[in-house]
Amino acid sequence: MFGSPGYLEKSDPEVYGLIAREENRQQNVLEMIASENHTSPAVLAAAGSCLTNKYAEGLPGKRYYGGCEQVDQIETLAIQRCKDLFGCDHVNVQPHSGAQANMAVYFASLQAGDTALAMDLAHGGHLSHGFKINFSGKLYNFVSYGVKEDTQTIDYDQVNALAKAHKPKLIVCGASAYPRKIDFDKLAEIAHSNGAKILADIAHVAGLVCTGLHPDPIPVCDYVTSTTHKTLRGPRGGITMCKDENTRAINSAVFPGMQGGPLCHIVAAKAVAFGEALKPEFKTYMEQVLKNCNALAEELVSKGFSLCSGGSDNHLILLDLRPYDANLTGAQAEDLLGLGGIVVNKNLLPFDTRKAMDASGVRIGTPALTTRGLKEDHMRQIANWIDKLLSSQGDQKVISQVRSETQELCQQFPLPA
Ligand code: DSN
Repeated sequence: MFGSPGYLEKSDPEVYGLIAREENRQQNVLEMIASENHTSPAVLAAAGSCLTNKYAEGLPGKRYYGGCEQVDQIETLAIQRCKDLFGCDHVNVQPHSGAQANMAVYFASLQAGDTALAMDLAHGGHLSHGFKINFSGKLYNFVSYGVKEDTQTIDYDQVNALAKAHKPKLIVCGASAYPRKIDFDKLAEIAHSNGAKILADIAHVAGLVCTGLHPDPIPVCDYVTSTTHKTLRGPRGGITMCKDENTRAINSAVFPGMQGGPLCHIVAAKAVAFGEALKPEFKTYMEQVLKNCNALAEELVSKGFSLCSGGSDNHLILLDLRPYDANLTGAQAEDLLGLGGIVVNKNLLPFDTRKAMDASGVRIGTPALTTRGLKEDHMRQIANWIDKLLSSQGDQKVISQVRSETQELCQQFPLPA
């Protein structure tokens, strides 16, 4: 019924072989990229299904193609489950990615050249929040706010001052590398008192938001976007949620404004993931993600590492490498950890003097390893390995020793199957 790996192996051994190697890689490394996760086999089955064959431009009941009986029901189910999960008035489940979920909001609320405020990429924001060579930065006049130099937490006074000075039509909040809770109430108050609409991009913390473990932007923000593949643990994709009054504008921004047919297989996989996230086990999972992140943070600090903002309230930490080893760049740290079987990404720190491809920080997250069943003691062990690898100066004996230990842990905790 669904896509068959056995068939692919015979018909295209080259692609099959590469996918098999990737599966093997995922099985044998400790995946700590904060934006990645391991989906359930049910999500994978839906994403690999015959629905990829179907065109369904439009919305359930209002399509431009025949034969949409099943995909209409699937999309309706995805919409209802997403509403149940987040308690939003309206959701469009068709955006192909988080960036496109944001694009839908910009198309619905801004004209080219309009001013918007968003968090600086170097302070934890996202490319689609107005980075100058991204479509958002090219089409609109984005002004950036950031974090305070002393606390490395969002400078809400600066947001307010910039809103007064620049009179933006839209304030964007949410981040891809920010370890602290975001005060959506305060930001919505700043936006609305300055005549702006507000978009919360919760791509990273969506799983925490829908389980009540992070402040909720839905009641106070005009628009809320997310990806579905990070803490939500669904397929790669996006969603755009909004208040009732913005429904038409968002729907027409998605189609025909920026996309053609939805990815019906991915919409089905989103429905499956929302169904999983509605179960009580998902809250237990998200609580463990937080406990794991805390344990990792505490152990790293006890080993002399410095964390951006001093710690974490969510699923990720930003390691500031400078006090640990002034000569070690984020890029070198990413490589060393990778050799030891710990996969992370280099990351700029606020006020970083290095370039993005070097960076002075490393972003580390716990969602994927928590899916595999790792707990606090494992995080402390991982902190120990991080310390060994980053102080190894590339010593092959140290790296090989750590690699065999990480491999052993991976074997004990297989991917979801
Ligand atoms: N969402 C980004 C990340 O956090 O990795 C990539 O766009």
